Amino acid sequence: MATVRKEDKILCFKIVYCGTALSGKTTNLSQIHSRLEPSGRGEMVSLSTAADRTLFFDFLAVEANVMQGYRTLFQLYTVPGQISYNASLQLVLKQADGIVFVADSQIDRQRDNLQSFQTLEANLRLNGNSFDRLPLVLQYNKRDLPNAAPVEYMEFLLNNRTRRFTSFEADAAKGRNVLATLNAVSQGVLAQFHERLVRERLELEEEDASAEPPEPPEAPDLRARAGTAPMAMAP
Ligand SMILES: Nc1nc2c(ncn2[C@@H]2O[C@H](COP(=O)(O)OP(=O)(O)OP(=O)(O)O)[C@@H](O)[C@H]2O)c(=O)[nH]1
Ligand SMILES: [Mg+2]
Repeated sequence: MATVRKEDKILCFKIVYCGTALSGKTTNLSQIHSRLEPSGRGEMVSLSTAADRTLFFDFLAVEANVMQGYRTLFQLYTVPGQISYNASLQLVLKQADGIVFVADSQIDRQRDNLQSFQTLEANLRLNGNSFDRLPLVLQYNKRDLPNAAPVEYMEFLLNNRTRRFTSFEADAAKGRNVLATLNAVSQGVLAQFHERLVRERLELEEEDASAEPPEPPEAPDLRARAGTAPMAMAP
């Protein structure tokens, strides 16, 4: 759940990158780290094995100016895709405000994608959360590989609910659509936060009829180095 620190005017959101083993979650964070101005992001922390497999999580904080008077931090986490690390997944998922599900496009990884998606759903339920309530963006990664499954097939497999998720085709290793994915999930998270503010304000209004409705936050604009990202310092 979003943290609002009124004393030092900081808003903090947690976004978790999930997906099957080796689908490219850590690569997403590395690309975000290398594409954003250093002034708009912190250093990336990776807890991985010698073979670069994520052991517990990766962490990267990015900042965007989306709400007047508040520093807005998006704390990005990855979780290990290997099933043996399910305890890490559960722990990192706690208090998540948004999810990016990174699916591996290779045809022989579709069963693993589905299993990972179902494990994610089960773990969210354990935390009292669900796909219906949490902003989620799907990323079909490794589109550059010759054995990539058709996107329609991946949509059929992972995006077949009444509520359709936003989805992107990506080559995370080259950075294609990595920032677009992050922007989309950030927008979903901010929209949900705004709904919460309005709801809380409505409750307050019942006590104070003069209260004004809050301004909606602007969509974040997390652009690459060459752009003019409205970023400031991240801790
Ligand atoms: N061809 C191709 N390879 C990619 C792409 N994205 C990531 N990879 C490669 O896939 C491998 C696994 O990437 P990681 O980012 O470590 O995967 P992960 O999801 O963090 O893996 P775990 O933490 O073990 O679950 C690495 O060798 C990456 O270079 C892509 O878009 N195309
Ligand atoms: Mg990893």
